[in-house]
Amino acid sequence: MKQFLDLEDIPDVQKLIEEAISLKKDPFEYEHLGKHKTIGMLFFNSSLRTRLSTQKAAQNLGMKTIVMNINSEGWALEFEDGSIMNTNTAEHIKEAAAVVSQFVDIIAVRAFPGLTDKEKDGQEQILKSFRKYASVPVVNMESATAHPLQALTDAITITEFQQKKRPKVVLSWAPHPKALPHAVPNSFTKMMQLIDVDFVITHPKGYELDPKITKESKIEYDQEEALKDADFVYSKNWSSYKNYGKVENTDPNWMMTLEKLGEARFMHCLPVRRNVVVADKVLDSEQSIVIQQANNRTSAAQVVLKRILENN
Ligand code: SN0
Repeated sequence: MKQFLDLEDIPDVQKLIEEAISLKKDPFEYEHLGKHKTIGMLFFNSSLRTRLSTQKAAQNLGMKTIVMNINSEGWALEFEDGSIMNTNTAEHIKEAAAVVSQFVDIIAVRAFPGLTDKEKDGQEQILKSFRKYASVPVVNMESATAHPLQALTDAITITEFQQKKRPKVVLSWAPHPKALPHAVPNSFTKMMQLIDVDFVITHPKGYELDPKITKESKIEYDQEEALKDADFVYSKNWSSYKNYGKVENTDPNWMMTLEKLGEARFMHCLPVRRNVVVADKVLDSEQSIVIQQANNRTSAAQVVLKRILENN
């Protein structure tokens, strides 16, 4: 892989999942690959799992890591071409990306959407500007519309826990007090279209994701119907895509409970709001695999960084 901006950069998803799982047996097998190489991780937004697991993955591969909260600690960056920079922004991405590229061998970026302008968020300006002006490979650590490392993690987790050849997987919208991005459900949906699962999305009317993402995936508005015989239930909130970035529904009846979960395993990308998105009883039960899922963030990041190191 030359870069990892989205799932399309993976040439062989099934092989990558298997490779990630096999890396767990001996995480230091490829320690030589990253010798004298550095990853620069730039965060425009908060992070716990992504920040720690990507550092751990890089270190397992023998890399050094540089981490920066670029929004709060760096110069305010300008992304518009030709802009007259006489207001707030101090440094243009053209210089910033070119300079950072001289210090590191891979640049990883986290940049959430503004959730006010659908078209602007869809353009992925921050991620794409780094790709354009950096001279080293770029990795997406959650952008405005995609979180491919999370989706790869989720596929690894389902593969490890699945009891049947073609498990039923349900992505179930959940209430939340804040407007959240579409990146996680977008990438999860795309990944479920790539692996052999019976996939259903359930959400209230008006919460349809981008139809260019959901394509032929089944949407069932009746949550109870959607959850029937599920093997994996992935709860996640997202704000409305149609009425872009708006919280239109906070109906607590959409929260995941043990009764609704049935026999299924429970998944969530974390962080999760207890007793809003999902009941304590679910998270505290044996059916919840969110901690094992989070552990797979290292495996996903490691297999991606390994492939990039091998190909650059
Ligand atoms: C992010 C999201 O995309 O939904 C990151 C998930 C990996 N989640 C949040 O921003 C949750 C914030 C909150 O206040 O609960």
